[in-house]
Amino acid sequence: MTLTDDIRAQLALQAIELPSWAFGNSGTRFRVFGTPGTARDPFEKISDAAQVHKHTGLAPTVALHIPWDKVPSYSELRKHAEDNGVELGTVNSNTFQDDDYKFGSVTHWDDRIRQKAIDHHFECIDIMNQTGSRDLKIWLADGTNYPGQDSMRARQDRLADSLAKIYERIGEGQRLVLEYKFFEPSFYHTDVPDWGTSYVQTAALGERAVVCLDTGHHAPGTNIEFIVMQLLRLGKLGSFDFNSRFYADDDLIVGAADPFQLFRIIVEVIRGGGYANPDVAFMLDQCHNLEAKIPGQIRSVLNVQEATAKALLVDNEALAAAQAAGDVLAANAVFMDAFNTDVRADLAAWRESRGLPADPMAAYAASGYQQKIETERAGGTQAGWGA
Ligand code: PSV
Ligand code: MN
Ligand code: MN
Repeated sequence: MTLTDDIRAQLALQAIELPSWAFGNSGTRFRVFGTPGTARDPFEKISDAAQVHKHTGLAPTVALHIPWDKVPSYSELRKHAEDNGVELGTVNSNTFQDDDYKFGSVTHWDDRIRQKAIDHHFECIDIMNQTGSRDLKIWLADGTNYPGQDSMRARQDRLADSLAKIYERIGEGQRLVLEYKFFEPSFYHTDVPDWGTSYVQTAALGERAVVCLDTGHHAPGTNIEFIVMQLLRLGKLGSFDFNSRFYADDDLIVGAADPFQLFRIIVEVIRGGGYANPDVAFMLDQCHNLEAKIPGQIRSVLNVQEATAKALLVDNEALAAAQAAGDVLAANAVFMDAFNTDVRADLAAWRESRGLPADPMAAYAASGYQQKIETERAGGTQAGWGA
């Protein structure tokens, strides 16, 4: 099977947002390792992200995380992004690194702390108005460690009330995107642990509230493509945070652990009308601890592109015929044929036809950018997870 003109045209519509935090230092709870040349501030993170877009044509926007990416002038940051050929994207709030939030943020029993968390989201919306961002993405660390520690019911009610206050401030062209995660840092219960809770909470808010599905935020063995199908069916799949997991929320390169799962997810996205649809944002949520950051992100967006090309190859007519005939093996064979097709040479040719390097990894390595930042940024304080 080869990529048809129609598939080639569809590939040109792909856009994957990069997380600014992928370009700062990160690590595990054991150690944050420094990597030579790592960005020292939000401006350098944007410059580095722009390299990914330059070599792949796939990553035109960069998500910010507040307060990690706080700057005195967002119009200056916006201009810097535009000068580098990218745009500022989603604004992520952060209510997980302040002592006040030890027992919760928007779910907290103390009205003062709960209001502080709501005010932080108001600040994020103010920033979105300056950066021109559409989405406010909320991931909450809120939860408890022990049965009886707090009332799960009361927390859910406070969550609904806080989100309603935040949603009221969301502008016409903006969205509130609520991410879920089944555990960590809370180990007994999490206040937004699953797509059902995220769905229930966003459905209560209104049309401009949607769900973010982070591929690393599910228990092992979860059929994530089923969730994708269901959220698309309900019109509530707002965005993806793509990454890979072997065990928990590993935040590794997407497609590294289970390329077949990534393929199955994208098949469902296409089937459900979510591909190249602005309502369903593709984003990466990865932290590169061991590997160099810019090529790490290049590898990730290429993996998403490869899975997309394969998913677009699925022969839907043959699949429908096999399904209607109850021919289980034929249906599965249609699916597997697409997944097992090697699309790498076709994708390299497609890139060249669009003036992009056939091999973006090699092109970045040969560009000299990595050596340049390693020299120029030596001795500075690197931006990092939490910095
Ligand atoms: C924490 O689990 C997390 O990885 C969430 O996935 C967020 O999207 C990300 O951090 C950034 O806040
Ligand atoms: Mn995430
Ligand atoms: Mn995560």
